[in-house]
Amino acid sequence: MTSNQQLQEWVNSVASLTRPDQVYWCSGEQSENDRLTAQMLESGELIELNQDTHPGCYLHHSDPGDVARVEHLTFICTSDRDDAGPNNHWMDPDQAKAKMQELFDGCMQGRTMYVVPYCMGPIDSPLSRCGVEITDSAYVVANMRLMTRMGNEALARIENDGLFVRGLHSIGELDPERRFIMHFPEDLMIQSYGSGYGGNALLGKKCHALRIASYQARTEGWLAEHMLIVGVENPQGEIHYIAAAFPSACGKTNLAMLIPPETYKGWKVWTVGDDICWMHPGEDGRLWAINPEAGFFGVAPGTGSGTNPNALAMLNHDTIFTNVGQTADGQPWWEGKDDSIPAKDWQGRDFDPAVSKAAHPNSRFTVALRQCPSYSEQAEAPRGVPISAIVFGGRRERLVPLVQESKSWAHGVLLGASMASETTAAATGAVGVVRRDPMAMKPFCGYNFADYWQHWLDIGEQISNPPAIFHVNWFRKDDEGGFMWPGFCENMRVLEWIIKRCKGEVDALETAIGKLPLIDGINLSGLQVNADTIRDLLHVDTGAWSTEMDEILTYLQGYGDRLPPALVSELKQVIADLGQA
Ligand code: GTP
Ligand code: SPV
Ligand code: MN
Repeated sequence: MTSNQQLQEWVNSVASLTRPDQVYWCSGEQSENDRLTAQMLESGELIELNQDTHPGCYLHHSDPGDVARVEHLTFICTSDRDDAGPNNHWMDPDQAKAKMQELFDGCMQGRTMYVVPYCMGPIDSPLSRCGVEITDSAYVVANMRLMTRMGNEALARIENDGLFVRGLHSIGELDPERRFIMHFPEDLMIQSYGSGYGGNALLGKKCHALRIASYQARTEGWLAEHMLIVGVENPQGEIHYIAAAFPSACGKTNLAMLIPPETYKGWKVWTVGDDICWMHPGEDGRLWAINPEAGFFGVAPGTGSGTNPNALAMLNHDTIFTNVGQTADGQPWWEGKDDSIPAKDWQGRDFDPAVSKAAHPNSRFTVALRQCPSYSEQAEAPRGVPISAIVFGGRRERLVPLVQESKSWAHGVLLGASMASETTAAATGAVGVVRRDPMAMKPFCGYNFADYWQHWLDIGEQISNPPAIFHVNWFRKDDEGGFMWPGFCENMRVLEWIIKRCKGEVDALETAIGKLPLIDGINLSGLQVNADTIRDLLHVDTGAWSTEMDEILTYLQGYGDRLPPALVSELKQVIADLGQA
């Protein structure tokens, strides 16, 4: 029940369409969560993990055919097809609504319909936005409670300012043939049917905080981005905040909670967010960022004491695991965790390495942000944190250097628009194929990329003190297929260079593709990497880059008339400079 009449009427109309046994308004209270957990343990939706080693931790097996985002079933339904752009699948809004109406008709019979009010961002921040997700999945409710500010306080905010995004979700029959993730940005509405997994079902995350929010951000003059937010504190106690966009499963969570290497005495890294960043121009001409989320939905495989000890430390209590394996004594297990031995795989079968990995490659943990040892108190700051640098990056085996800085804001927008990365298990489909993924937003931009790049250019014009823009690549490989850069905590060395560049404390080499570290520019003390490797990591292969730039030009031209001319001239300048190099 609510005093907001529009919300009440919408809930009533959804209930009469979906015909649940009961309608339940979520309060977000601990007692409610305890009740839902008990019910899910009873129904088998959750499995209790070892409560001595992992108090409050549970495991969920999703349907084996429902383990990742489904980009081919995700649609942006704008009245004009060109507003969705070549970067999105489009469906006519009326047609999409009719299709979804049919699917939702009676789909909650025998089920409870949960009404989940949530706030994306600190509850008292003017930059935050609210939504309501209606769902028939208790697992979704439990996840939304960790991932957002969910329940009474969010409802109070909605009743106060009257604004909310409407998200309707049903797991349906979990039939991939009857699965759609529909977005109606013009109506601030999301409809998702047939999946119970991650970004398909937790509608506050990718659907609201990226696809709908990016659309809103364009009309309102801000940016909604697939970025982590991290504070880097130097020994003098100064903190610089960095926002970084890497595609799914390309290292955001890891960078967001990095522990500096031994030799970095006095340096600290503070985590504000690991996946989504909303940035607003501030009165001081800087960009100010909030993390709209309250939790992590992070990739489990590869999370170990050598790679991400902060993550490991927060996962031993009050965590929901999805599609990981288990040890014989009921502890969660995944590839790369530690030297314990899995007994069961991610489908609950006896583990047999000949049959499957123990954990699904896209298995995940859901945990509150506050549990992170490097949690930043600024994560609750209503005005957000000021951003000193924006970093783009992808998984590139070849060509792309360890780090480069843009020559200007517009060139930085080109660096973002030119991003490409090898695909990962975060979405269904082939893994390891290089694809263009501008700003790591290919699956998440709620409108035409050409308009989005223009919006980025406009924001740059509007702010007097813009962050510097960089591009990084932790994933270069040698001829034997090994990673050339140690990555993980050693990425701190690149963050240091970035901050020094922002402060004007270190010189850079100007090249056709951007500004690179001088050969001794990156602090390598205490690191076992040979000089040739570093030279390779910072080498600009002019011929190969000319080919890459031609490909980028062809890609960008696919956006036709709406492509910002300023972006094309930036690119043509790089091509000309490469020709002279
Ligand atoms: P999403 O949650 O899907 O958006 O992913 P993410 O960008 O947060 O990626 P995450 O940090 O979870 O890392 C994904 C995978 O990349 C994990 O298996 C990591 O171990 C691996 N990874 C992260 N950082 C590095 C790095 O610096 N070097 C190497 N080689 N691998 C890394
Ligand atoms: C991603 O794929 O980028 C994720 C996981 O962060 S999901 O929430 O499933 O989108
Ligand atoms: Mn993500």
